[in-house]
Amino acid sequence: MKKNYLILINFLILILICNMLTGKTESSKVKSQSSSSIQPKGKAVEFTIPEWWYNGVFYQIFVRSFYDSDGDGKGDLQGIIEKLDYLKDLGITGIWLTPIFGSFSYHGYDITNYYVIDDDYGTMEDFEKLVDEAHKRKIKIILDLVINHTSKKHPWFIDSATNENSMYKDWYVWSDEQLPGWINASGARQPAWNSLLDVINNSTNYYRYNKFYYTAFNGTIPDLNYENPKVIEEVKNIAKFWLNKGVDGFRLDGARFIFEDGPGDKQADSPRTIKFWDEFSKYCRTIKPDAYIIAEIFGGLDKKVLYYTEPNGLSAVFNFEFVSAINSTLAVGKLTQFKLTIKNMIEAIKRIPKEFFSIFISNHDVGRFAELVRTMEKVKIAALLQLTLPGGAPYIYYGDEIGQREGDKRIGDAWKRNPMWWNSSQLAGFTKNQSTWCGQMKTDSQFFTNKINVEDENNDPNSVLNFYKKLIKIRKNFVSLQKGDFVEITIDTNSDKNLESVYAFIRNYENNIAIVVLNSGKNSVVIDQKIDVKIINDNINKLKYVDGIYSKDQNNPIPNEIINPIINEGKLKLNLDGRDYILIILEKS
Ligand SMILES: [Ca+2]
Ligand SMILES: [Ca+2]
Repeated sequence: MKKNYLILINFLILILICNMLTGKTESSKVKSQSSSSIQPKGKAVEFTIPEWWYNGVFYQIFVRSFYDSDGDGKGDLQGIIEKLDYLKDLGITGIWLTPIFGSFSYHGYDITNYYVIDDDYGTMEDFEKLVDEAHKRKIKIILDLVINHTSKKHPWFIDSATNENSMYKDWYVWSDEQLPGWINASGARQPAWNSLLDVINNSTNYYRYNKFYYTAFNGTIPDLNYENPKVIEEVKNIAKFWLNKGVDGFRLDGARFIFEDGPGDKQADSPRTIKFWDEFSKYCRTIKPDAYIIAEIFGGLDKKVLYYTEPNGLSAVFNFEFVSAINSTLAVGKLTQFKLTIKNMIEAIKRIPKEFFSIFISNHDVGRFAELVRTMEKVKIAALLQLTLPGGAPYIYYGDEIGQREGDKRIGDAWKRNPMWWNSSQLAGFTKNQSTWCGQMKTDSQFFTNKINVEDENNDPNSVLNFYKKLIKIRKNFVSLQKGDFVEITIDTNSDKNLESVYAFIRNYENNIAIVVLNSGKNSVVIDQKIDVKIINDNINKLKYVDGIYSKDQNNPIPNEIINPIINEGKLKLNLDGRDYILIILEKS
C-alpha cells in the first residue's frame, strides 16, 4: 500500500512537471494549505485544478427520458448524440449520464453488469461514438458510478448467497442475525438487515438461506463489502475500464455509505469512507490526470466539507442546501432563510476551494423547481442564482433550461424523470412511438398555451431557454462568476419593508466585478443607497460596463441610468418590480 502511494506521488509530480514544461497556462493553482485545518501535515501534494472543474457548465441527462432515436419509446445514447449540437448551442461543457450499465430497472441504479451498456440505450459502439462526438464539441462525459451496492440480481450476489465455495462469498455484508441498533442509513422506512428468505425464487435450497445482508438503502440493492480488498480492486477495475473508454470522470451515487463502522450514526460518513474516496479519486487520476469526481453527499454543509481532503481528492460534491433553500424560501418569496443558508454556505467554503460545491436546482431525486413555482420569472431567478453564486461547475437537470414541469404522479417516481419536451406535438417530440416508456405524457396545459418546449422557446427571445443561453455565456466569459470572492450587499430596509425581498451581492476576481440584485417578492421596490463594498468604493470612476442581463429587457445592454450611479458614485439606484433581477458585469480599467 505504502509503495503504491509513493508511486502515485511520483506520478503526480511527473504530471506537474509535464504541465510546467508544456507551458500550460489555463489552470489556477490551489495549494493544499487552504485546507490545513483538515489535512494531515506532511502529506501535501500540489495539484493544479483543471479549469473545467469550475468554469464549465454541466447538464444531467436521465438517459431514458432525453431523446428516443429509434422509436421504441425509450431515450437512448444515439438520441443524445443527435442532440449534442443543441447542448453545445446552450453552452454546455459537460454531461452527467444517469446509469447506462446492465440493470433490470428503468432507472439503472441497481446494476447487474458494470461492463456493458444496457440494451435499451444501445451498444458499446454507440457509447464510444457518443464520447467521441461529445469531445469533438468540447463536451466532457461523466458516468454515474453506483458502487456502494449492486442489484440483488447481480450474479455476484446470487453466487455469494447460494454457493459456499463462491469467489464472491465475502463480497457482501452478511450476518447470522438482524443486528440491533442498525437503522436504514438513507432515511427510508426499510430495515438495514434484510432477510434472504425470498431472494432467490422462493427456494430454500441454498447456502445462507435464513441469513441476513446489509443495505444502506433497501433490500433490492445489497451493499458491497468494502472490508474485502477484492471488492476495492474490482471497483478500481470498473473505473479504469470506463476511463479507458474515454470518460472524463464520475458522479458517485450514495457516496456516504461505503464503509459502515457500527450502528446508527456510524453507518454513514465514516472516516474510512472519506479516505476511500480520496484514494479512489487519486487512483482515477493515475489513468486520467484531470479525472473529475463529484459525489452525492447530503446531510449538511459540515458533512460535505469533511469530504474535501486535498485538491487532488474528490473534485466536488453537490450542494443540496441550495435546493432546500430555493424550494422552501425563494418559492414563497421570503428570503430570510435563503440568505442564512447562503451565508452558511459561504462560511463553509472558506475552508475549502470554492469549486468543491456544485449548485443544482433540480435532479432525478428532488423533482423539478419549475413545478413548484409555476412562474417563469422565479425559474429565471433560480437560474440566475445558480449561475452566479460561488461554486464549481453548476449542474442543469435536462429540461430545467426550458422550465419543464414534472410528469404524471401516477407513474411512481418516474414523474421526476419524465421525457424531455422538445416541441409542441402530443408526445413533445420525444419519440416517434405511439407511447413513451412511462406511458402517455402528462403535458401541463401551460406546455401548450405557454409553449414550454425547446422549439418554441428557441424562437422566443424572452424565453427561459434564451435566458439560460445568455446567462451561461456570461458565466463562461467572466472569471468573477467562476472563482470570484463573494460579498453580500446589505440592503437598507428602513424606508420600505418590501425591500426585505431584495437580495444583492458582488463577486469579484482581479479586474472583473459582477453585481447581482434581485427582488424575490411580488411588490415593486425603489433602491437608492450606497453600495458599501470595498471593491466598489475603492474604484469609483475606474469602472466600466462590459455585459449584463436585466429582467425588463433580457436582450439589450443595461440602461445607463442604472450603470452611471454605480460607476460614478458607488450607488445602487434602480426600481425593481416583483421578480425583477439584474446582473451587471464591470471591469476595472
Ligand atoms: Ca430508443
Ligand atoms: Ca456500504
